[in-house]
Amino acid sequence: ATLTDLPPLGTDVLSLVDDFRSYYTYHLGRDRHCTSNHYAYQALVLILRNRLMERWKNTRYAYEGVDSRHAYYLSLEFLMGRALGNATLNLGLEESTTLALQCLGFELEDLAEAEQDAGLGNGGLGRLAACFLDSCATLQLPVTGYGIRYEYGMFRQEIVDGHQVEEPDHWLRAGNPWEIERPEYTQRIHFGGRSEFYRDHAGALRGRWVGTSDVLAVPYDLPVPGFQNGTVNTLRLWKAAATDEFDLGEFNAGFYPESVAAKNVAELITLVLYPNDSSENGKELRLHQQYFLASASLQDVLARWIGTHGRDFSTFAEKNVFQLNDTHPSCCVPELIRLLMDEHALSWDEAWEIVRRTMAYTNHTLLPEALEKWPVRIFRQFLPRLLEIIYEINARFLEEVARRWPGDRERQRRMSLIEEGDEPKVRMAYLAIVGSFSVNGVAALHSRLLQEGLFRDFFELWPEKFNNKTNGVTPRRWLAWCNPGLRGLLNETIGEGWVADLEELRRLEAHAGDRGFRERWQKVKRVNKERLAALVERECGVSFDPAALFDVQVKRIHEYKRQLLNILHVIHLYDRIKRGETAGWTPRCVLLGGKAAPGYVMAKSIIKLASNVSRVVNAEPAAAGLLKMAFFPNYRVSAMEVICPGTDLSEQISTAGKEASGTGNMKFMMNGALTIGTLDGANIEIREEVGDENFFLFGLTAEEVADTRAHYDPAAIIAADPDLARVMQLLESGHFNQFEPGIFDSVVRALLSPGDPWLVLGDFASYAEAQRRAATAYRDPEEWTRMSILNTAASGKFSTDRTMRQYAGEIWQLAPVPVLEPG
Ligand code: DL6
Repeated sequence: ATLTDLPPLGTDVLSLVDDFRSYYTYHLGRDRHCTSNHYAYQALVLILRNRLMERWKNTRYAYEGVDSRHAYYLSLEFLMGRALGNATLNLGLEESTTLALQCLGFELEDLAEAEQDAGLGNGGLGRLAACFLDSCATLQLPVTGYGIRYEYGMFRQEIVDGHQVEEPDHWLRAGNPWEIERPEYTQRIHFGGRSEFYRDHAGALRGRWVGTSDVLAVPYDLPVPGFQNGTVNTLRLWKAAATDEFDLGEFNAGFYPESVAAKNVAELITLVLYPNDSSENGKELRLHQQYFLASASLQDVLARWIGTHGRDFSTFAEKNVFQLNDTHPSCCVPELIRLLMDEHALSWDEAWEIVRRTMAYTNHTLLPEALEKWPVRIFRQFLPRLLEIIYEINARFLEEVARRWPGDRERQRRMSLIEEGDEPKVRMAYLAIVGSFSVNGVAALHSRLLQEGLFRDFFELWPEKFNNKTNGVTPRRWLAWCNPGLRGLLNETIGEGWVADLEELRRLEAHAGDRGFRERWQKVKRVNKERLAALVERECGVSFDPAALFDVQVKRIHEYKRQLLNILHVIHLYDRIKRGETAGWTPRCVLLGGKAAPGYVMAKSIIKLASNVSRVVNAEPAAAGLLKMAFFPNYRVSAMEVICPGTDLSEQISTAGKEASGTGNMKFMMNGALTIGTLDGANIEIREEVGDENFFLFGLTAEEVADTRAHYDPAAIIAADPDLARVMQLLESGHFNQFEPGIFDSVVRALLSPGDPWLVLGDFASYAEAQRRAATAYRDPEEWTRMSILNTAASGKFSTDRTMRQYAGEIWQLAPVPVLEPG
């Protein structure tokens, strides 16, 4: 008998029941006195994990068997959410699991609710990484994710008296049954010390990093199953641990606790996720996290390479490619050089050639405040050898710039990897561009603006590097799993092929004119709205009438996303109600949700304003049955799984040119919501796909935004618009903060400032007009439903299956590797 080749595990109801009982009773040691769903959830995870495990092993063997080229997705964030529903769906075990659980007196949904969200990300960027992994596994692409196993994920948001309060998210407290610790693949990471030169055996001058303080990186693997195809890829998350070396000096001197204290310092590195999504974090610990991820992951890949190919790196670049999710992992560029030169004795030219051919970089933002720049001082202190390598890259790069534009000193200064000044800084985006063969944005407009603006010099130098990869979302989680009612209707109408080929949804267009089909569509929507209303009632204490228009904006709170514009519109509706202007009214329930970065004062004021306006509106007797508003606390992946199927109108209202892509916009569209939006990010492509007549467009274009800046005059805009004037009057008079004087002064000042970069008031009239069109359209349920169907039908482009096919074909040069199902 062999140790690891076992017969396939049964997937029928009886096998699942038997297995479940065995885990519940023996492994977890529970009996009939156990009343919590927690252990039932754990038992279920373990039996599913076993079934994933056999596919995981097969996948690894399949990749090894063909010595496939492999891509690595490096990201400081993977916002995975819950895994249970996705695993049952992708294993094709939903029906048998549901039945097995019912035999034992449980419901699958209840156990799914027992799972903590894995909130290892801030928002779009981290959730995108999670969707990418799902699609890569579904396309059978050899792709491994590398990230950090934060002990504390994204903070839990509580709303206390309308204010955001952050509570730590200790998501691992009850353990994580999905993960497998792999101590045998632990890596050692250096910090501090100094760099020195020496002569090697052949007399060549070489650099090395000495006198370092080391930390261990211990990997924990999570399975990433493809959709019913036998493939299970890996997400490898690193946890920091102290080395075993005690400080003997301190130990012998009798300072035992001090000698063990290093453990805490080391483990601090992966303790907590930084909760800023759109501003630089700038903390030393954050750079430690970035380097820790880069070094551990690269060492892991090199160790595997050496295990199979020995120390011959001549074909390494043909077999490996690293995708950098934003600049956060861009220490990979100098670190790969360091590892190849200092540890594996390659020359600079050999190492640089490998870096240049294996690194690819994705940019996710145009906001200058989010662009990372690390003080040279911090690099020198903690990563001295890396800094030396960065200087060398820069020197060689600036020579190339000088050859291309002789004498253009200004351009050299602009393009240098080092920003000069009182505090010189390393420009991480430039480091990533120089070290990569591909640079992409995440929607067509964003990629164009990168080329024309932020990275213009680099685009002129290397136009061939630049490309666009419009984002997507995985249709497994964001349609099949989260919207079972719609899944059933789609399956009956166009078959089941759409789950793995979302363009199939186009076939729905033929049914949009069918009254009977529309009725079924409405029924599904109604059930989803009831589910959302129940959630809002539970979480916000506000009752939403499912017959009303559900108007939703959920995303991180940021001025550029313009939640303020939405709130101003609610105030406008409230004002109309108070003035009795309600003829032909469309009842509306407005839901806002999202987290503010803890240090972002204005974003926190926006949350407080939303809460206060909600309180006033909901208490207004005249608004009963016409208008409701709620702020949804602790917005997260699992909440969105209920929110997006129940939404009618999706708010995508950022200042044009500021939202790189957006992905919430795609989830809503897929679930049949109509969009009210600006020409920003992927909204543009959504509108192109669905047609202008099925999209509520408003606002200035990116070019108009740029042109308006110089002569922007909020006072004149208010003077010309009586509706807006009344809204501002209500806000300024303290109507929404009667016992909290002055708390919204800064919000009002920002809105009235001619320097308001987000031009909130500039788009108000156009927004209110688009909202009127939406309200009118909603009063014709047949027409609205037709548009809703057409939105879902046109959402095929926004599957990450399409996005990943493009990454694989156009950047990674990666081919699928078939994996056989067990048995
Ligand atoms: O690409 C994913 C996502 C985009 O959809 C959003 O438009 C963009 O704001 C977001 N960026 C970030 C912050 N970026 N940084 N650094 O999350 O990326």
